[in-house]
Amino acid sequence: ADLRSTAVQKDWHLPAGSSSGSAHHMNTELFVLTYGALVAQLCKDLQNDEDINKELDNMGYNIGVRLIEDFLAHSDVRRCHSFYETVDVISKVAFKMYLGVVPNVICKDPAGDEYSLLLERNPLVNFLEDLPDNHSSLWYSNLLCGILRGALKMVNLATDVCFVQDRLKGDKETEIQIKFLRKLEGSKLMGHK
Ligand code: MYR
Repeated sequence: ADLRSTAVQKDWHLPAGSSSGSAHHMNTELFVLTYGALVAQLCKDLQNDEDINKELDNMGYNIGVRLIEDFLAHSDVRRCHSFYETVDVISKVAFKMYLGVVPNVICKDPAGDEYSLLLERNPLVNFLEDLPDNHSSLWYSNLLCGILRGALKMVNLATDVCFVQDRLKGDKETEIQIKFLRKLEGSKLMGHK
């Protein structure tokens, strides 16, 4: 169990600014710092930003296909009946649970196959001011796209997930686009009622 959430439940004293579910959450801080080290290492190992973006997406995918079990086990999420509902759950439940933020969901097309998550705050860049030098095409938080794609694959949804804006690059918003491609056939995940 997590010491801080125990402390919160028991109403123990916590340092100012800390609260469970925020980026001050100890696990999140460790994750964010580790993630920074991972991206720095990939910047050393790979030639261009496109390769780094791809690798982050790929690593995220492998995390996502496993994380979905944890997510379904720790949330009370039922099978969604529309793609909007799914994206809404990603924002309000999954992002809240793992990153302590709730992105705004924006509908990008009337058919309801394309949505964007707008992140007012991106905990992954907490200790970062700028993109690393000479990496203007890097989607720094691209791991998230892979995670979402992998997790959604496991609930039989084929999607395209990518960043289309990032404040780190000087864009106005930080925006992840999620496009529904098709429903997949296959075994249902345990615990996904
Ligand atoms: C459904 O469509 O039936 C509900 C499934 C919801 C899938 C939510 C996947 C989220 C996985 C965790 C992402 C963590 C991002 C930080």
